Amino acid sequence: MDLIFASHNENKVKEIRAILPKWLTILSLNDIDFQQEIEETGSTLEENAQIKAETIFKRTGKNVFADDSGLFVDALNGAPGVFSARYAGTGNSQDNIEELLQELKNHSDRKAEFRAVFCVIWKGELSFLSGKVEGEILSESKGLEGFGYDPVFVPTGYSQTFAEMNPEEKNKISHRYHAVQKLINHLENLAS
Ligand code: ITT
Repeated sequence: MDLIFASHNENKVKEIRAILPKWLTILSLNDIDFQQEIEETGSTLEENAQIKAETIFKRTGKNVFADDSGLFVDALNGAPGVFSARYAGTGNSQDNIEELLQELKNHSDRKAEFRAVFCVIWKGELSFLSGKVEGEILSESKGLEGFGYDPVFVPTGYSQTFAEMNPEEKNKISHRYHAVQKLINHLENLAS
């Protein structure tokens, strides 16, 4: 089964491909040569996931899903949240991490969670699926794997950041892993 994944983020593409079963293959926006940036004007992960999925559905008429995700930090009232990709204003991950550590400097509460919301459009019908993982924000970066805020996020029950773990380990517990499991169940139900 083929599904378009409405994303330009090759890190997300790689993670999702590593989690999916063989019967389900995805084509990213780079694979279908859709280079245009999709403006994310929503104020929630759901709204932005819907904007991305609908843009591609309207262009291609094909079955599609989008992932809008972010890091929600308790002491910052949920920031950077929906603005995670552009928290520092530059779109650069290192700058985003520095901004986050600066904002959290005087906070002892380091609790945070990653959330992912998928919007799926299957034969024109919309559905939303989500996943999350709880953890804590360190005061310095550790590790080189992954992307985004992975170097400062330690999932609950673990001692390493996502960026210190093997990608396989992150992919067994991440917010994206949980959303992908729901996507697989959803597609199995639609196909049966
Ligand atoms: P697309 O919209 O093209 O899919 P994007 O990177 O712009 O790519 P989002 O708007 O959903 O995607 O922003 C998600 C941001 O949240 C991402 O750029 C990271 O900063 C952060 N993020 C999400 N999942 C993450 C993860 O697994 N590890 C680290 N950071 C993550």
